[in-house]
Amino acid sequence: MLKLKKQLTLALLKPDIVVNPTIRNQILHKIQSHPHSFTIVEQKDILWKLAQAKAFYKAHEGRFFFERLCGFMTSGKFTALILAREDAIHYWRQLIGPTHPCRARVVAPGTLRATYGLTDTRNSFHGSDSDDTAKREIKLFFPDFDIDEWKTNQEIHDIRKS
Ligand code: IDP
Repeated sequence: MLKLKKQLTLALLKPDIVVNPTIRNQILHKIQSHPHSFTIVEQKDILWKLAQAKAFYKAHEGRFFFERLCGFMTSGKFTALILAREDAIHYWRQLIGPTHPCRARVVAPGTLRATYGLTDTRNSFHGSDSDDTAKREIKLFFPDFDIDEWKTNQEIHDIRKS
């Protein structure tokens, strides 16, 4: 039987989600349940200082929404998650949908941003966009998490199962 390797990605539930514990728990349940079936490998609530938000979103410095985005991301706690499943980066971004919730409601109804997103800035979720980004972002939010060790343990687990 062909076994697909699990991949890790870094997800954020932004402050507009975390401010509402019922919605946050609904989302945590949904992402672990069929058909999405992500495993939550690590989970942490974080409150950023402005400098941390500005460093994370440095690529957007100078854009019209940069100050608003950093203000929003420091307005309250957010939840950082390491998620695992086959092709996790692709499937998490597919589940959250396009960046702008209004557009998501048209082109990807049913996605998390289409359902929960409030505005272009307060769009509820983040997901790493590549393997390299995922590694960098996992290291940033979970400095003690050892990706190589997780992969090795995963492989041992798979061998035991088969
Ligand atoms: P992504 O989060 O879908 O990968 P990026 O282009 O990396 O999208 O943008 C980072 C974040 O900046 C978005 O999630 C959103 O919060 C904010 N943002 C992006 N584009 C806009 C915009 O046009 N107006 C307001 N905020 C934006």
